[in-house]
This record gives sequence, C-alpha cells and structure tokens, in this order.
Amino acid sequence: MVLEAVCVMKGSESVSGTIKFSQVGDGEPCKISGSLTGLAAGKHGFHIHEFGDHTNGCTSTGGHFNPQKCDHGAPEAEVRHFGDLGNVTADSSGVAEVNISDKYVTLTGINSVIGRAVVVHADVDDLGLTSHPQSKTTGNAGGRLACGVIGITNHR
Ligand SMILES: [Cu+2]
Ligand SMILES: [Zn+2]
Repeated sequence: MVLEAVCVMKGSESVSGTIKFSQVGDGEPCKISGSLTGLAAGKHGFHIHEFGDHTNGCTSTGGHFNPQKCDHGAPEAEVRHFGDLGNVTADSSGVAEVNISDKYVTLTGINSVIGRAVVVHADVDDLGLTSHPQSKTTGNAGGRLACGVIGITNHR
C-alpha cells in the first residue's frame, strides 16, 4: 500500500508551495517532492518540525522533529534529527524544486510525520557543521518564511 501525504505551505512573507510525500511501505525511504516560490535566490533550510500547529504562525511548529534526541545534522548524516532535510536551493526567479528521498522520514508508525509541519527558512542550514551556538540545534537557518501541516491525501 502506497502512503501519500501533502503539505501546503504558506507564510507571512510571499513564500508558498506544495510538498508531496510518498512511501511504498513501512521501512522504505520516503519521497518528498514539490516546489516553493517567492524565495530569495540561494539556499534555505528545509525541515520537518515537531508540531502541526499554526496557532501563532510558524513559531508554533516547535523545533525540528527529533524523537531520538540527537544533535542537528545533514540529511546524509547517520546522527541527525529525523526532520533534518538540509537545504533547498532557489533559482534567480525564487523557485526551489524539492526532490528528496529520505531514510528517516516515514508516514507509518510512532515516528510518522503525519500531523507535523514542514518549514522553510530565511537562511542557509549549516548542517550542524559550524561553531555557531545554534549549529547543533537548528543549523542556524534563521527565520521561518513559510510552513504547513503534513496531511493524508489520496493524490498521486
Ligand atoms: Cu526548520
Ligand atoms: Zn535539525
């Protein structure tokens, strides 16, 4: 059974987009694809945050989804937050195409990301590799430009 989810992202800035999640089953990688518009050209931190809560805008989504209480890291790292998807890169027209296959993001079980949030940030995620005090917690990726809640869909 293929599991499908979608996240419609909006924010206080002009940034928006739609991100789709697809997973063929438990223990399989999750495909995450879509596009974002309205970004400044360049890299922007892109994460799954803990809470699907918009009560106070993207602030209410909490920190990075981190069920194993690890340090922040690169998507390729073994030790990282489950929500650490690295950076997306916007072109000169402000569009970032997202095309990720991730080993820790899942739509099944207790660590499912359904009901959690996707956030895109103003700045580059340093992937936990710098001496900045926030490097090991947020990647120092700056403000939250847009976010959305990951919900179940039947779209392919
Ligand atoms: Cu984030
Ligand atoms: Zn993180």
